[in-house]
Amino acid sequence: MQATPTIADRRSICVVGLGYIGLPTASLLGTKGYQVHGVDVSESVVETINSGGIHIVEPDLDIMVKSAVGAGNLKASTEPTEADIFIMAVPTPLTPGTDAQGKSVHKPDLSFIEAATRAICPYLKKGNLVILESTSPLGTTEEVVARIIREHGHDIENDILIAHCPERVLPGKILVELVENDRVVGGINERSTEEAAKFYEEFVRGDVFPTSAKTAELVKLSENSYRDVNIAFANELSMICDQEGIFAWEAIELANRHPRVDILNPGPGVGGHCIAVDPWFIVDRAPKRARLIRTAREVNDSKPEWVLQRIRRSAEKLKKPVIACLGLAFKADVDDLRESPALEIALRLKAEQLGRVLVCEPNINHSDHFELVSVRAAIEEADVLVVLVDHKQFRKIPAADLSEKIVIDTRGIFR
Ligand code: SAJ
Repeated sequence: MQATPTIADRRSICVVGLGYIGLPTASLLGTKGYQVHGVDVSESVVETINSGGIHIVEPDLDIMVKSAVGAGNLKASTEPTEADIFIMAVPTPLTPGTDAQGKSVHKPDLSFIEAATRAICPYLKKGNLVILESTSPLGTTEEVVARIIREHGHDIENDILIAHCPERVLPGKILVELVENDRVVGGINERSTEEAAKFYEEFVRGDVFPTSAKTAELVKLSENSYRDVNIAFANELSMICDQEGIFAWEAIELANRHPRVDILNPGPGVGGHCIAVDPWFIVDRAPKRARLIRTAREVNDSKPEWVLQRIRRSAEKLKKPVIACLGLAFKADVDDLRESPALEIALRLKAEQLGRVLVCEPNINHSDHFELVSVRAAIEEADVLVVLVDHKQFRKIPAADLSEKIVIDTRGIFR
């Protein structure tokens, strides 16, 4: 009889989805001696990785990928292959829509998880461990992943181990946090939890906490909802401060001198593919109970329009205003424009034709929508400067250079 493999025997890994989570994970595991086969639907992504390059901006990721590919431990392809462990790190976006009453609803789109699970099914064999890392609505691991694997004819009670281990890494610090952060691992049964936990213990320096799949799903959604609610509090305060002529960041800094107060930073809204998205998974599951979580989402989503109103008020006073937006990314020092409130504001400004719109985004080389200019050109040419992202290049601008400009600083970098 064939013995069931133990974690020490599982050395080959198939990572499905080579984006912000999958690629760092695949390359890290490649440098730890695992044989990693990365899968992505994009042929250009596959080509870039196989030539030792990267398609996203993330500190030190280039070195890690080069080293894993160079050692022959990371290969990418558009198709999965047989492996001991399968890790799925694919997007879980939202499908916006309206309910019967016309109220906006945001439904989780699980099509990428479904497609990834279907794609690996033909390659699964007895003793394999399947891990879902994508942030997922409650029930996904059992009701989507495990169900599809079972429907494909696999015995999920005895042959295939299935667990959820939500990614928790912060874009900009991914490679550090992949190793340092604690992990929560929840299997569909005890053996799945145990084996998945042992796998993470091999390369994570943080603690690994075993639990159920559903609890792991909720833990991840709670983390991002917690942050969203706290940012909404800061954003609400900032709008009240503005009305009262108070510099919000000073008030917050002073309030934070209290030993039990830690208010976050206001901004132009909340972006990214996580915090602006995941709380809706809870709202979708518990629409009547999740009142605070929904309101926080609404407060944060209303902030771009509030910023636009301030820009309109300033621009209207000028004849042919030149408006320069500093930053397009969803947060400081990344190139990621997904769900970016800065991008939303810049696009709407352009559409409204209030004046000439210039954009300075040091982390991207090309934009289909905007005239990209340097920091210097933005300062020299603009009548109205709108700070939308606190990139390091903008933090260095001497306040004296802005004395003759109208500055709308949504990140509080200029006092
Ligand atoms: N933001 C503010 N004020 C703040 C902090 C953030 O306006 O004080 C804005 C940012 O500018 C950005 C958005 O919120 O637009 C989100 O940025 P973030 O740095 O808070 O978080 P993400 O989206 O980059 O990463 C989050 C992290 N979650 C938590 O910190 C609880 C990360 O650990 C998760 O792994 C990631 O979501 C994810 O993938 O889910």
